[in-house]
Amino acid sequence: TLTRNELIQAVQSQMSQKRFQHVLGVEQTAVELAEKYGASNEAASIAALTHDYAKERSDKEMQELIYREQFDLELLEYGSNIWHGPLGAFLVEQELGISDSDILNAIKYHTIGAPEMTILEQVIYVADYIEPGRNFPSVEKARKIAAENLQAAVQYETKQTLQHLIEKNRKIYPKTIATYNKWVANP
Ligand code: DGI
Ligand code: FE
Ligand code: FE
Ligand code: FE
Repeated sequence: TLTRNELIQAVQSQMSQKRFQHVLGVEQTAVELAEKYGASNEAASIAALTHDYAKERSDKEMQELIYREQFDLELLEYGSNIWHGPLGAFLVEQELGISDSDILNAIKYHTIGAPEMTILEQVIYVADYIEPGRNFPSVEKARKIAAENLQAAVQYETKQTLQHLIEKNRKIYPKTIATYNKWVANP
């Protein structure tokens, strides 16, 4: 297994300085949320550091991976924004040797969420949205909610994200709707 420094080196080598700063912000926030809501601090740190590991891989490499590893071919209708969660979890396991399924699922679901999420999965999903480097209109409210109630923060983020995507006429990945239906429409 990698030490924290080795993990940081491996992650940093995969991304721009700007994205790496985001990753460190997610780690800080995730550890705070883990402390508050009862997930493992170490798991939160590792999942946060690796959550965007695959975000800057080329489309070609990601498309080939979808075919080669028999991911759902529906993914091909989307792009890196959707791919880097599930494919990232695969690559983190393969290339970094991380095998904890809670950590891998936290990476897998960090963008689109899931109808059922463990505390660690919720922590990464929310930390990605509210880390200190984020600044968009709903982030202040999201931070306030996250300081009170983790599930309410998941609910708020899920609704805001879907609203934003619709506002921008973006294609909605069906699992994003499944997350919305469970967390927002039928809480
Ligand atoms: O990787 P990050 O930028 O830190 O954040 P993220 O992984 O949570 O989200 C990446 C992007 O994916 C973000 O701009 C929102 C977008 N996204 C989330 N759900 C969907 C989506 N994009 C499309 N087209 N469809 C979705 O269902
Ligand atoms: Fe991401
Ligand atoms: Fe996110
Ligand atoms: Fe992120």
